[in-house]
Amino acid sequence: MPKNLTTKILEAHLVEGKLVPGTEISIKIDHTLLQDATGTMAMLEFIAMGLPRVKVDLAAQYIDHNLLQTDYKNADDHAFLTSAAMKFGVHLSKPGNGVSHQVHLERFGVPGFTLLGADSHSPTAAGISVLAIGAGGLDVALAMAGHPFNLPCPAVMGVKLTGKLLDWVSGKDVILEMLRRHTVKGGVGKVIEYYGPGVATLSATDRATIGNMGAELGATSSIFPSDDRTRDFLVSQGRGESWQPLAADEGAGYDEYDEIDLSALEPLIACPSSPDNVVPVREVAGTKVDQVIVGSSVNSSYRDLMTVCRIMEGNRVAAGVHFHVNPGSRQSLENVAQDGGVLMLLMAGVSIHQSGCLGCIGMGQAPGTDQVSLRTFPRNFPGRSGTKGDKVYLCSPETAAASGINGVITDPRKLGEIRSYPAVQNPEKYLLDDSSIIFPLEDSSKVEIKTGPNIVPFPDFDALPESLQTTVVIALGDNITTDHIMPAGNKVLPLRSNIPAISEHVFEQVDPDFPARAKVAGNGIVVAGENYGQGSSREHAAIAPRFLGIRAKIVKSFARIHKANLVNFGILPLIFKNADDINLFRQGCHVSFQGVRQLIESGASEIPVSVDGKEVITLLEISARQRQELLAGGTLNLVKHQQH
Ligand code: MIC
Repeated sequence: MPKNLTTKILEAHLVEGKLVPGTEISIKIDHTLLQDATGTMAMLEFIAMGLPRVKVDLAAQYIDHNLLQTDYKNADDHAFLTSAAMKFGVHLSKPGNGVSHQVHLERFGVPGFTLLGADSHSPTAAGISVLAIGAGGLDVALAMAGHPFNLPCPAVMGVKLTGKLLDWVSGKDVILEMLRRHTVKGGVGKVIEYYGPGVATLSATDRATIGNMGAELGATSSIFPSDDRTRDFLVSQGRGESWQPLAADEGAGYDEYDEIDLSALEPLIACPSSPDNVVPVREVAGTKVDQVIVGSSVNSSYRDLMTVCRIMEGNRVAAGVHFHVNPGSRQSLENVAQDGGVLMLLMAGVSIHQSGCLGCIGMGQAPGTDQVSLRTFPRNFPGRSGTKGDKVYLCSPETAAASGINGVITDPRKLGEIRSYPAVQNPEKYLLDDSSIIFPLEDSSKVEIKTGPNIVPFPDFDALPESLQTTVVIALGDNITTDHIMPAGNKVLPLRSNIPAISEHVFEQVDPDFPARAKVAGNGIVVAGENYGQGSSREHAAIAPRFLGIRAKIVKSFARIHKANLVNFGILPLIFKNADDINLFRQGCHVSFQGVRQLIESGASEIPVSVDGKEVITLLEISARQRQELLAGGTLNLVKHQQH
């Protein structure tokens, strides 16, 4: 039977299970990726496993998120990660070398390989046909230790691409169109596989943009065939030997279908404050803009940056607009510099920053009160920029540049009335520079791991009690993001290796009294609507609430990574059997789960809950392995227990 590409890659990596959507499978992981914001915790978890060296073909640690050094904390964490990477045979990409996704695409990704990354945007590697999946730090630490990765087998949505993008329209508009059609939960439980004649018209970096923001659809991953464009990109990176052709078999089927005629797309924009709030740029054209930022996690490749350089050449940034460029990698910036792009930006009045995530994770670049910020980033969840009530729009580099020149949101095709489209291609041969990567040492016996005062030991979590008597600590609506649960930003991110301290910031923007109430409740519960925990892979959105005593979350539906993180840290991920029952749960209600431990042990999938004396049924849809983890109070407890 003809197979789609996702099935072929999953089959080649299958360790356990059957490829039946929704059932648990285990797959072999070829590459792992950590960044510094999730990496400190993941590295501590790896160290707790007691191995002398990683047991994966290639492990990489990037320092790209916590780049502001306002005190010792981030610097301490970077020293810890550098020494640990050197000790355990991990490639270390130094601060300023670039964003994990862009650097991994350029220097390490291999078509047909699996990549597990402690960052939800890891599927950027889809640009060169890597099946890349975002996961919590603990899952990545386990993969570094050579364990297979467990996940619900995804369904595959085949998206046929036909036609060719018109001038002034690029990869960002393709993924914004997907978000317009399918929303932030349309990809949950699915891999999005692109195929068809339109694929060959997209460069590896345009494909990477589409893969990156597949995370915004909630997708498990995205994938493109590996073709001549993939080979060209790998050859241009001096890695032609890594290429192999990969595609779905002729006549292969998919669980779901969609089709996009690339020639019919126009410039699109996601309005505040969700990546699926998408409209054509022309509908919001004329809106005054205060800030424009190109780059960071997505749209930070050579093609994207050089397109902006060419558009800005001979133009000026409008008065009243601050235009920033955050290159995705040192390599992109060096190549842009070699081709004269840096001067084009500087003379236009653009500020060029170091390569890294920066404002994309709220590490600086917060907009002012009531200001409009136009960004090529992947996310615009409320307050993520660092400013409460922010007005962040997401768009292509073309739209960003045109708007930066005019000072108002501008359909870039307007520029086409006065000049030709730059149609920038990626270089045939990149200027290569790996000087900021520390490669694994053969003998690391003399390396000492440096732990500064910011690295606080992981808290002990108790096993699940027989029954739970508690209260609802907070009741929320749909689409709650991990940014709501565990905010990022330059004040909170440096606490990622200090669970007691970071816990004080849980739900900070939603309800600042949450931590105090949760501590009083003891074993408290959180109630919410659809797609709870969408967004980032940060496991801190599970660990910190658990530290405050949260023991169960009852929602209408979960985002994949967050659900796995909850189990990893011993929080029951429960779903309302009858969605309307949510109305019975209000903050402060008394809740009890009688005999919950025994029910979980016996494999029950229905868990009754009494709320103010009324019984409601919730569903526990997890694997037998995950039941053991919940009973133990979390995966680490179970692993420790199994070791003794
Ligand atoms: C994000 O976009 O939120 C990040 C930065 O990529 C996060 C990482 C984090 O929270 O550390 C992610 O998606 O995993």
